[in-house]
Amino acid sequence: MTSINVDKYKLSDKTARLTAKDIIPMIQSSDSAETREFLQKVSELLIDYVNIQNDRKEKILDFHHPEDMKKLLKLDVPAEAVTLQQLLKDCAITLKYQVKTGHPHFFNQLSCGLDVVSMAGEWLTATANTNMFTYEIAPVFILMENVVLTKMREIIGWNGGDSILAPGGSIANLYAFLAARHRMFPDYKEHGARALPGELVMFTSDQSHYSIKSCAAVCGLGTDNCVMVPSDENGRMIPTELERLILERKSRGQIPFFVNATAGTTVIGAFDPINAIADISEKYNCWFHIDAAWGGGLLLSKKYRHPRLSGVERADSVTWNPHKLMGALLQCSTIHFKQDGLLISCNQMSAEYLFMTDKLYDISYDTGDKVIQCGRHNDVFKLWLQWRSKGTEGFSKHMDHLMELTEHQVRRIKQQSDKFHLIMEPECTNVSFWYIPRRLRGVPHDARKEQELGKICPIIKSRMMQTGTLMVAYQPDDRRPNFFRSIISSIAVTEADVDFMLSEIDRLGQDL
Ligand code: ABU
Repeated sequence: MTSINVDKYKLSDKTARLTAKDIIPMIQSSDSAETREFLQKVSELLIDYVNIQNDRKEKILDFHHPEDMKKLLKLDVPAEAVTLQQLLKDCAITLKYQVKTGHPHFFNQLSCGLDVVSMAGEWLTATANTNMFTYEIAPVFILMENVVLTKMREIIGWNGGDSILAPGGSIANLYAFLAARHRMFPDYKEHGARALPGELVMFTSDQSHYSIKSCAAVCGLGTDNCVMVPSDENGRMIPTELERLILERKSRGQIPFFVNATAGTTVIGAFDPINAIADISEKYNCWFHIDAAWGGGLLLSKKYRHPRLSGVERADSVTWNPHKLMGALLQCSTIHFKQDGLLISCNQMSAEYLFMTDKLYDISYDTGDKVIQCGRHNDVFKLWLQWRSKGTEGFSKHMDHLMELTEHQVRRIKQQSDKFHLIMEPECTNVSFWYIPRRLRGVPHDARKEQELGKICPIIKSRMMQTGTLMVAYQPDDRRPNFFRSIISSIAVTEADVDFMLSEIDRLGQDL
């Protein structure tokens, strides 16, 4: 298999000259040979792209700087319609220069990989092209949403409750915040800040996702009132610090109301101690949210769920993104509530043009009135189909496999301790490490050496992108300069791919 050949996808002479006005739905036909030919060529291109992504000899990307990339693409939106042949070429060029996030050597983001069944689900979703606000226009998908979300709540450990799919983990966390404030101060919905008896304060660890702090900015607390609780050397929130900070804020007359624990931090993959945080949240009457956007997939694993997620059922709300560890296609984010009825009571606006109360069916299935958005993308079908393709048992094994590959990576890093420095034992599939170039091997590990190792990360990353062979993220954190963070969330990855990651970093970085 060779890379996408933009000239491969040729329509017949007759169809090539046509434009969108000559195919369905512009022509009144229920079967048009030209429409079928066009769509078959598009499908052929998409299938070629899937195959190419899984060819380990293929590059992950063909990098160009933005100004050069602009010259390679036809980005203008023209005054006149272009031909179907040109549209096909546009599609091919787009995929030619797209980063192949499903390539087994793409270890760069929390969401890596391309699950073909989930992708087929997304194709169907695009074809059905419906909005998820009412049962009226999405009956099958609404019922699927109900089944999948109920199953996820059961896996968390709840009977009943309520859930919704959200456009990303950050918005899922925002839903938790809104429900928490609504439960404590139901008049806020009508009266706004006048309904509050004082300043609300929320707590999260200094390793948590920035969306938690964003809730404080967006919802009127101000980021000063999102208290960052210190974490330990493994990136886990320190419960005694949480309690100390709650008491400190109470002594200032503020109102602690929301505590977030993270199950799988973005960079390190740390799991906060859920039970200890739940005890403190209960003691101070705070809503207890768990941001398990990343680590939530391990709820499915019998082997790795405990102790990481022990006590998860004590939370009031849980964010869990199947598009991360579970490999559902982007995007697929869920938020779950232990208490039923809060979502609708908090967010319902009863728009009369959508949510009429005199419809012919049970209007509790009109889930659109539970959310702050109006339109909602169908993110459930791809997950439902994927889940059926594996079964819950299969998903459990899938999670174990990702964790076992991570253990393999850690073993290989330790075996090559002259070349790699493991920063900490991972709890999730994030592996934090430095590459040690020849000149620094044998030099004692201290802060000065870390500074040198940190300078090497962006150089190796730029080489990865220019050669196109590998993608692994790097970043600094508040304790150390730049370091690599690799992620295994693609089911395509094998032990040989993990070995390749390390040997390729070594190849790219030897001379540094
Ligand atoms: N929402 C966090 C995603 C970060 C990452 O993919 O690396």
